[in-house]
Amino acid sequence: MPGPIPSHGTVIVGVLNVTPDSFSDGARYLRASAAVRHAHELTRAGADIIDIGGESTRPGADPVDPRLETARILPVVTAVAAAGITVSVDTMHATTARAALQAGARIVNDVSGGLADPDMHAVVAESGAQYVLGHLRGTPRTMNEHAHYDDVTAELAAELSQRIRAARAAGIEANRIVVDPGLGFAKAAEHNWTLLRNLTALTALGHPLMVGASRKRFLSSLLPSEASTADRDLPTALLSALLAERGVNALRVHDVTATRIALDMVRFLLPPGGIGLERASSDRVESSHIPDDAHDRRRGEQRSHR
Ligand code: PMM
Repeated sequence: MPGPIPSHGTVIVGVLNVTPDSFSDGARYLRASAAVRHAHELTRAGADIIDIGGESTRPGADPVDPRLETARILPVVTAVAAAGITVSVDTMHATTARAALQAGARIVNDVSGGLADPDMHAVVAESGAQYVLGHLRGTPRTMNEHAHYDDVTAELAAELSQRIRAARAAGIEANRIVVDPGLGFAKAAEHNWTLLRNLTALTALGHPLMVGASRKRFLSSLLPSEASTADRDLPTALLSALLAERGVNALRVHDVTATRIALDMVRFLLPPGGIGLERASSDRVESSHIPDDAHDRRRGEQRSHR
């Protein structure tokens, strides 16, 4: 697998939204200095990759001009990549992706799977970067109107297959593609839960899997009605453990510390060659745990903090 997201094991992708209006951390990291500081905090907490975005994709959000989006994230991408941290750029815009890749990003995370911008696949193809291809219907502004499915798992697998074919036709090699069900993107709570129950239908597509459940509204059904968005970090971490055990390869989370603990727990409990999701091809998961080098690195850091 050429790229930071592996096809075996699970990495942590820390969320860094450089936006005024993201639903859980909007406006906190709008200043580049605050954003770069947070990227370092997330890395010390155990993030393997920092996912930097400059456009909110919450339901109903208005689109952001790619020039404004680029201006928000570019100083942050540049500084974080220059510090040796692996950067993913969270964007639906080809021009933003290109600028971030030139500034050192190694992954393009496109929640629209190329639907939002017809130039996206070509930009990724020429770059050699890894491509997270997410499932979306409509746009963030309209997606809730499209959350209607007869069989969400089958329809999602078919629609993702179609986007994968488009990406491949544009020249993105199969081994650079990572798929993401896009929890909350044109999906109601019951659709998210159904997809999480049926992840093998998505791994059958033959690509590594990324999941972004962190702090999303569907988790609130597990919590008291007065719970805050940050209270969703506990169910997020519990889900991280379960998803790592099932072989999900990248977990996109806000509270990296909690998910690192969850993944360490999985690693301690799973025997070598433990259970993972069945893969469609010879790409069968032998064991599902944090890559050893990442784990050892974190242990060393923890010791030095005590
Ligand atoms: N969710 C959000 C943004 N980017 N990227 C991927 N690959 N998967 C996701 O589920 C995803 C994403 C929205 O969450 P945020 O507003 O907390 O960033």
